[in-house]
Amino acid sequence: MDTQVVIIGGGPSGLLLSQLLNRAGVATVILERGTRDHVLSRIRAGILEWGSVEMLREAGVGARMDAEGIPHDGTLITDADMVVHIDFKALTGRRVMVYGQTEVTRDLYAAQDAMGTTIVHGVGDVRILDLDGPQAAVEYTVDGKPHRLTCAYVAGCDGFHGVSRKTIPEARRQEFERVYPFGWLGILSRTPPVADELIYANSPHGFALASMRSESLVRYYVQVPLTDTVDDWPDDRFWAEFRRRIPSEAAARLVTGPSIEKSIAPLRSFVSEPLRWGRLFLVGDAAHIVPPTGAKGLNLAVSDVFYLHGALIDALRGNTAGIDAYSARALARIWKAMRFSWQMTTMLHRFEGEDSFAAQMRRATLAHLAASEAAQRDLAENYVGLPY
Ligand code: FAS
Ligand code: PHB
Repeated sequence: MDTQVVIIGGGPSGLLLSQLLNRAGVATVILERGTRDHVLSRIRAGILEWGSVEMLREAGVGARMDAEGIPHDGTLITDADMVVHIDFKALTGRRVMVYGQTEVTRDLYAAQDAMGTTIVHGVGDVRILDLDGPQAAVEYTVDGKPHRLTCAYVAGCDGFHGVSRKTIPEARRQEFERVYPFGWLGILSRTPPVADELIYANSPHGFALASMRSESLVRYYVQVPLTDTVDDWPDDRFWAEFRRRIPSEAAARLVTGPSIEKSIAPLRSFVSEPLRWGRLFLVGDAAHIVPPTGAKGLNLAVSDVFYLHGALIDALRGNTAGIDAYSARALARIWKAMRFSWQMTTMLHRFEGEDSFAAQMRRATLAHLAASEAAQRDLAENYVGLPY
């Protein structure tokens, strides 16, 4: 065998899995389609569940996160000028960490380089073979030149558009999907955050999210129709729309500035079952996608890695119980996060053409949340992260 585990995809899933396996003495090779700069240029998640924080520390990549990350003990959920504070700490005893996925990925690349792990960038034509044989094989090209690796196991960490999920025969895959009729237009701006905590804002004009990366770098979003492009949203239009969707008390404090990044992400809920096909295991976005409203995407990838890394270490020592249980075990947590992300999205977004009853149901949900500690605890338990 050329190596023990071939990992397809050099995003957070693949890098974290490789780092944890390497620390346990397992040899890996990572095959990444993009350049490292391209991977690090993508602006994505911003919130880490505390379970993810602990996993990154266990992987030996927590130092910069602990130095630069911002722990948050709560969040604000608003409906026009009604403001509900969800106090994670009081309701669950736990918190979350504000630390961007880009920085997590940067820290993991640095750790993997220090480990001397082979990370091949610019791969193409990846094919995953011999999954039911005594060893698997992965074929790929670099600059048109063919390569082949044999290994004990393959981890499909190649995201929603990767090849791993599609390697499982379509007739053996069961896919579940909900595509939402809107997207999120996100900007980065070197301005101070409009509030100390995140604001998830429902308004008659649509959803907005006030997030951050530091005390001087904000990440703000507004819900936009899927037909919109970034060109439809010059900064002035973004700021005017964002200002009228957040509570007026926060809007009065808003500091605007030029966007240094602007992109539109579509929203979907998606799960593909099973997560295993012989010697292939799906991880993270390769297997599931959540709308970012619940801040679960990256965190689900981390819990998949938690389950799979231990299972692979055991399997390489002869105990296959973990890999046999991986799909069912990971899916149990995935579906709970899928539900929470769908519920947060349904509660906080204005659906085109929704009737007055639907709008009232959203407002009543938020009014109940404002009045019920039990409802707040349910939201808090899911947001800080359900147990692994
Ligand atoms: P990734 O998609 O991050 O990484 C997969 C890697 O595989 C990529 O580097 C890709 O280049 C590579 N790859 C693909 N095909 C390949 C092939 N054939 N061969 C080799 N390599 C291949 N989550 C949140 O919690 N909050 C957010 O605000 C948020 N915003 C998002 C915005 C966008 C536009 C997207 C797409 C996702 C967002 N997410 C968000 C979810 C995101 O953070 C994912 O959950 C996270 O990136 C999952 O990590 P991976 O599973 O590693 O997948
Ligand atoms: C972000 O900071 O990018 C972010 C935070 C919370 C979310 C989604 C995105 O739910």
